[in-house]
Amino acid sequence: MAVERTLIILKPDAVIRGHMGDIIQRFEQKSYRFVGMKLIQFTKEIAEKHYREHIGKPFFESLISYISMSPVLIAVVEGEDAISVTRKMAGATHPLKSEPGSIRGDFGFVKNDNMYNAIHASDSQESAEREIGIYFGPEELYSYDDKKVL
Ligand code: FUP
Repeated sequence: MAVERTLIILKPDAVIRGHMGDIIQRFEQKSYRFVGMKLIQFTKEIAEKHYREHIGKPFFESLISYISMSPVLIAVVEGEDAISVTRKMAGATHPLKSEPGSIRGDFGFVKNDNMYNAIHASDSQESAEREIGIYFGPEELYSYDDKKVL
């Protein structure tokens, strides 16, 4: 096990429906630390950078309109095995296939054939480093030892 940093995005459905606090709370309950956090508005350029592996796929245009619907909350979560545990907490991509108890299982939904799955979470060490670098400079990330806070 190792202390890792991973990137999460609380997507427009979570922001608009008022679930940011509920989702943040799950990470705090798990004793994960938020070491960076900001709201940003996605543009086509940012979406193409973030979702570069999906450019040209049939769902890419609807993914861009979904992710640009409102500002999103971008955060860096730190803790033991944070990358794989956060993926597990997020649940399966499709909101009707994700387990109840996972973030997508509890907050995701489908409407008019569009999926709204509440959260993005980096899927590997390499993705986490790349994605954190898209949104945060080193000066925007904070290290704080539990002992100093508690
Ligand atoms: P995940 O790693 O679980 O976020 O899933 P992907 O990287 O495969 O997909 C990123 C986003 O694209 C999903 F959150 C939703 C969207 N997507 C679709 O709309 N349709 C698909 O068939 C696959 C993904």
